[in-house]
Amino acid sequence: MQKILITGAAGQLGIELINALIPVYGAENILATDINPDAASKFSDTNFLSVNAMDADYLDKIVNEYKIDQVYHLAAILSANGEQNPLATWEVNMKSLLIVLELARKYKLKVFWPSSIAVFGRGTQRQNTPQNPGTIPNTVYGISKQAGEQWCNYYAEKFNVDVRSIRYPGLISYSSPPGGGTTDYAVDIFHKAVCNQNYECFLSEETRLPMMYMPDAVRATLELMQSDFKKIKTRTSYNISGISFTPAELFREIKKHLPEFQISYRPDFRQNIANTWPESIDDSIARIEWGWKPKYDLSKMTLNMLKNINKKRNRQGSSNLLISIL
Ligand code: AKB
Repeated sequence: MQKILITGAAGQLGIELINALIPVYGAENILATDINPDAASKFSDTNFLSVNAMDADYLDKIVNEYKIDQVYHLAAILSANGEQNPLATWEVNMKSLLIVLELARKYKLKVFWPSSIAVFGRGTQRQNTPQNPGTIPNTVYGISKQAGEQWCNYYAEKFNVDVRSIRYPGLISYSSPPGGGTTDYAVDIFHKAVCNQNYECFLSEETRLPMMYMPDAVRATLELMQSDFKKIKTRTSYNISGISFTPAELFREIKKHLPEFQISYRPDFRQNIANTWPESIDDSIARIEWGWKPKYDLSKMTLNMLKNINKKRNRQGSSNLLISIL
């Protein structure tokens, strides 16, 4: 059975990905790691180690000792947080990736590394953004993902490293919080709505961005990693598309279930980031090469999010009569 190492495991994607990896590979074959030692409490089923993904020697030791076959290298600083400290973001995002790629070369590891729609920027066609447009990203996060994609491709071509990657849109999940990105509003809004609070959105009402419900994102990751080696011809990173919507459209969808819910708009620095990102994505290459197809649309995702956040609150004893209809 394959042994799997996950870095940045306590982040938004890590927690849910691990829940999907356990039934496939067995909890005993999964090693979750995160820089935050307190994250251990989130991983009662799997092994957990507190690891700084920039510590090359420690990672080498772990890969060797645990006889790791696959790495999901998720540790990174996202777009909005990254702008608060650009040089540290570059250091974390690039150094850790290069360490993992070197380990992959040395130990013949299979690697998953997430890229992002943040690679797109000035000069990019914003509707139906193609796989390989000209682009000048305007965040250090986007620059690091763009450079990272080139490094992945380089290691694949020069050293036959089996590295695979997806450009995630904004990810929306009810069970794990987002981690300091420009698309975080699309998660925060649900929590406010379910708590009967109004929401002040940090993007303007007509800001259309590509998003994806977490079950689709996790399935895409597993399907890409399980695809036949020969099918994976793109070694930079794949465009994948889920749902494109504006804050106003999401608000109207939530309001169908919670008619009292109100929203106001106060765009901040994240608006400038969003303005350079695509509105929708052309993912035809992922569809052709490994059969990608999303399952969730806006209405299905919204109902599912509201139901599950409500259920969670009920379990915590904070049930909310207003949404007992859900
Ligand atoms: C962010 O907003 O930074 C992330 C992303 C799109 O990569 N959610």
